Amino acid sequence: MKYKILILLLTAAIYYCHAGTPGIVLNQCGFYPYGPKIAVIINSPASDSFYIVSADKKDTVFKGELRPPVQSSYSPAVTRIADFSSFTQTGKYIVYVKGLPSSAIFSVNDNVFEALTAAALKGFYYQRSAMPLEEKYAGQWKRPAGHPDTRVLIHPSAATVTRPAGTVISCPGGWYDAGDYNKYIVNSGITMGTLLSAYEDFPDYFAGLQTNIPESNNQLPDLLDEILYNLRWMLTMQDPDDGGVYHKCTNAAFDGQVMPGVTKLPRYVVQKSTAATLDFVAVMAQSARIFRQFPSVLPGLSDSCLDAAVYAWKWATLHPGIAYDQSAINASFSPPVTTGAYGDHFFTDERFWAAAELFTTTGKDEYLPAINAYPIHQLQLASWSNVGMLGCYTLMRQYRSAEPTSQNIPYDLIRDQLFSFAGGLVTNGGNRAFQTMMGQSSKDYIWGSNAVALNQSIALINAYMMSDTTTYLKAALSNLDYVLGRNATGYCFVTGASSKSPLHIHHRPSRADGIAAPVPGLLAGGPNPGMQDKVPYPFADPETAFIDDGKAYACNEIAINWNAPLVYVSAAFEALQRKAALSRE
Ligand code: G3I
Ligand code: 9MR
Repeated sequence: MKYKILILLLTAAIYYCHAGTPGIVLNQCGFYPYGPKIAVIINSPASDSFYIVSADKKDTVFKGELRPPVQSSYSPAVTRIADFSSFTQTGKYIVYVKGLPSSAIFSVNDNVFEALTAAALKGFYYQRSAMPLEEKYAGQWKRPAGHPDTRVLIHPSAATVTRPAGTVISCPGGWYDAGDYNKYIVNSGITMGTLLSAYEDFPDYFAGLQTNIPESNNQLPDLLDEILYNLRWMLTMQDPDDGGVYHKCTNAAFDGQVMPGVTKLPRYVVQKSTAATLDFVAVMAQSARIFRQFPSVLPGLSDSCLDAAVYAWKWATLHPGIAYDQSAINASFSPPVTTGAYGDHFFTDERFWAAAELFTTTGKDEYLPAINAYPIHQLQLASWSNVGMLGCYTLMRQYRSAEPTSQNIPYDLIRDQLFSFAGGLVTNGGNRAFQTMMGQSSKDYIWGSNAVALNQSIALINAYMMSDTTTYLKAALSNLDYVLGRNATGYCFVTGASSKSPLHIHHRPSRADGIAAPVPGLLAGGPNPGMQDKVPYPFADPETAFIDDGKAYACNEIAINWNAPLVYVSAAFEALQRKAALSRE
């Protein structure tokens, strides 16, 4: 055993020198007083002890023993866990291990994720197209409007008798998708569904969350104001003549690395697709349900959303299998479109989600067949191309609140599948070397891997809300810890959130604005050994394939569908911490 540990430590020491990996990594925002608290010592020196020291380095407040070394499965890193969960005193601290640079400063406090939640939601404001960001809201990141989208052309792939190619339509507003300036319905789908669910799950919390946006003083929570900015754009993406929804509103090719408003290239809506249309149905049906709670503030909006959803559902029923295949489209039409594809060929998950939202909003049995047609045993983690889990969350939420329900929905089966998914994460234990649920398999480290971690957290939080079992909540927290720094790169992946957050995200405004600090509150994609951007990364293993480089769009871009689960998870902890006894009662 001793021999094995020695070998591990030797490998570790070599790796430490070669890789220059961080010594002590942890959630750099911090911890709840009565919540779990773990730091990971990567490639530690001989010392077996660790210390919690006040941030001014004057007082040592806790001493603990490191757990035995563990070889990571996803890089050469050898780690030892420092668990200081029993330390409950609020304040600002560092972790110290003899022979290593001390950790980043972190807090132990109630409401430790409040600033993070507000920043992550504010991130969406910074993504708004077609309006100037004023200094009083945007601070140093103020900027002019870009991409008004009031004269958008029907691309030949989307031509119909009533709207031939070249017809001018208006599709203003909405969020830019990511580091690029295009607007994609499929990715808006999961993003909006996640944010709308955040509101439905934690309405009281969001009623009090302020983000200093232009609408902050109206009668709606800021979260709903922000959602409305994209919702109104989505409504313009429906063809009024048949109910179908254009896949995206886009340039033909990506803009250069310039500020919004600099390029004035033509914008197009392209072919309608079944995935975009069904995602639109789900978002509109869920919005109809939420906005009908605000009839005097938003008269008629709820009805418009439901009408749009039903009309789009009809189109999707008539066109059940139209994929958006960009290469095929480019072979037949001009100009070629080379921006993000969000191509998806399987629609049972979108149909299930859409039907689940329509049923929950209307109580109508006509949506039950599509709910029951979903192969629930194949349930997978939510992603832009797989939205079945969003339908499950909604049906379970509805079941808990008991209106409206149907004898013909297999609630037990759905509940069991969610428990089995969440239970699988907990029992398999994810990445043992970092004690996170993230890292169950190397397949977790894909383009946008940080959203894999956070979507796992959402599944676990739902399992907690269905059972009151704190184990699920603690498991969910391990992945927020991961995204905030307890990972093999040592980065806290949210811009502006800590002293080791990315500075050079692939985000056109952040690259072009001449301001050193990137736009804050944005989540970088995270480790991705696919390295499709061809940038030379310093490490290529699944959990270390990351570089803070503006050209590295495969690991260091930001995207709305990654920020949305950050908002959800961070808000969930702020909303649930007292109930779950992570904080002082
Ligand atoms: O589905 C396969 C899976 O079977 C396989 O195991 C895995 C191995 O890498 O690949 C999976 O496909 C990946 C797919 O995403 C689904 O996750 C592709 O390799 C990967 O290239 C693809 O990446 C997408 C990327 O666009 C390129 O199309 C990302 O998910 C998606 O988030 C990203 O989105 C872009 C938009 O196109 C444009 N705007 C920016 C945005 C964020 O980067
Ligand atoms: O900036 C684009 C980013 O938003 C996309 O996610 C990425 C993949 O589609 O593509 C980026 O654009 C690059 C293009 O694909 C190739 N030439 C360089 C562009 C970025 O500088």
